[in-house]
Amino acid sequence: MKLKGTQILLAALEEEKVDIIFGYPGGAVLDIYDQLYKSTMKHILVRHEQGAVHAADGYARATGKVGVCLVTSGPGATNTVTGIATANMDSIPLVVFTGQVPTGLIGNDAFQECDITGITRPCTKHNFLVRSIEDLAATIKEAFHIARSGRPGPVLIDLPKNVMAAETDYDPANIKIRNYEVMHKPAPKKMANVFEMLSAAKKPLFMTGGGVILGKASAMLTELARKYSIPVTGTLMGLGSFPGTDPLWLGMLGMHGTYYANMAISHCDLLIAVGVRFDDRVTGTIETFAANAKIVQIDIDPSSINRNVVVDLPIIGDTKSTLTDMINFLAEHNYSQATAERQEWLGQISKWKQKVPLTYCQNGKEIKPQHVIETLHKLTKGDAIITTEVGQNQMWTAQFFPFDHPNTFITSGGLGTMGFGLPAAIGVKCAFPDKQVVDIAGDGSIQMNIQELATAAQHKINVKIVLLNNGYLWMVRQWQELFYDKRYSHTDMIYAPDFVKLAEAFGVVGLRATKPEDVESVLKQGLSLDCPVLMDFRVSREECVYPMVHPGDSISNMSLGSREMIN
Ligand SMILES: Cc1ncc(C[n+]2csc(CCOP(=O)(O)OP(=O)(O)O)c2C)c(N)n1
Repeated sequence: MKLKGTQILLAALEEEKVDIIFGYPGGAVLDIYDQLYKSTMKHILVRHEQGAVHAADGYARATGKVGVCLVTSGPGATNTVTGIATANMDSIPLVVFTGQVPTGLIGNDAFQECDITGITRPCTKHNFLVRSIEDLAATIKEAFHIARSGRPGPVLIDLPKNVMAAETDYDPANIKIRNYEVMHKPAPKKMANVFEMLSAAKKPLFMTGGGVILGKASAMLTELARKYSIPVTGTLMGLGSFPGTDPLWLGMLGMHGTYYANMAISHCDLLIAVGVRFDDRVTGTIETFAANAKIVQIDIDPSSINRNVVVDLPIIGDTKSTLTDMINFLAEHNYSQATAERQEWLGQISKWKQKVPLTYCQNGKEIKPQHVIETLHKLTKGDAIITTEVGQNQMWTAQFFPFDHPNTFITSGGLGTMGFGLPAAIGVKCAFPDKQVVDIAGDGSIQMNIQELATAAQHKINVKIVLLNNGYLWMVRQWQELFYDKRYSHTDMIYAPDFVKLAEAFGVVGLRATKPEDVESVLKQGLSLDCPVLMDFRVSREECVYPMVHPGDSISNMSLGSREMIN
């Protein structure tokens, strides 16, 4: 059957079971939008192309499926770059379609032409410029395969206008793509090595990362840790991969990790790192990181192994197959951990937990941001999907909202993209309309993609925004306070909009809390309303995130704030 390029695109998306596209139209994609008009495919019109990519990214992180967006050429395409780089750093599967000028005009500086495949080459897993209609269907199939297989990532497809207007035969059953196999199963002898190392260890520790969530391996990690009483810490991207309310959970490690997680890393004698890439925010100085431990690293991507931290036992395999093999091998070989030494290790961890718990001082008349997050957790009973912006809001969420389930904490970890949280929440809510979806935001970050409130209002996407409004770019200010002698260079947002009025202007309900005693009632009201709501919490303007490992320092050397803060 002969179809036009635009028809092939939509048919191919249906083949891939795509149920929603986040996008923004323009000249180069007018034909595609005309085809969309005739189709039943759901499309969410965002207000900025960056928002489209973050929304598709949020959708992908919450569902584990490939997120899809569609934008025009030139500025539409360049506006996607931050979103693509964000997804790339966190290994999120996306397919981003960009319009392009007709092939005959490419290289001519045509109107709204830009070399988007050139621009995005370093920040995509792969990208394509489709030069001929004959290549279109196979390219789309290959792009989805690349995006979701192995270590996932964003793939961009550039679609010249004349290619999309051309016609060719389309038969999905006959599309062949290049073979692209990923090694899923680890080498069998590696399990014997793990068994030996675990048997010799007195103080083992799991470190879980985003790869456990992406690899759908949370249940296996949880089973192993609980069965053998192995404590677990995690990276920012790993939060939710092990239940945050389990006594074996130590919280996040690294720069703003808990005291006890960082101490456990520094004292363990075996570290089993699963789906992590040892980011510098996590390790502190490499030389002192887990200096007393043998390290096992499990990752599907061979390029992650030994990249930052040199490990004793690398295991290349997907996290689910590897942890499943580990469960079976340990059971078959009667691995037993019930030693006095293990109890001593868990006892030591309890002492660290008691010595410096995660806490804050709820004094006086000010709303403490941590209190808002804890109250949100209490009211939702943890049954919510949380996105964040970047800064203190992100770190406090990681610290004070225990995530019990994978895919429920949606944050920009690797790139740290301010402006991510609101559009990501929109994408999540499209996937899970019956779930409570909340963006925990800072007043700086929210202004970066505030226009997406209109998207939420237009499509009745009932996201909630918990704005921790401190009037500063506080995380940057925190560094200025600690490392630049309080020279607060350009971090005071001395002029800010009235967020309640702004929300209302966008057609969104705005609520405000200025006193600690208002926090619970405002949250209750906001969460119960069946519409998008922005809740403006006027929080303390003098609160730092602690613990804090100073940059370039060992993670065992933490600044804990004032004595009052650590009780
Ligand atoms: C797009 C972007 N620009 C700049 C930064 C650098 N940055 C990191 S945190 C931060 C301050 C964030 O302020 P706000 O959103 O108000 O959050 P708070 O720290 O006050 O919670 C800045 C500017 C960034 N991460 N992303």
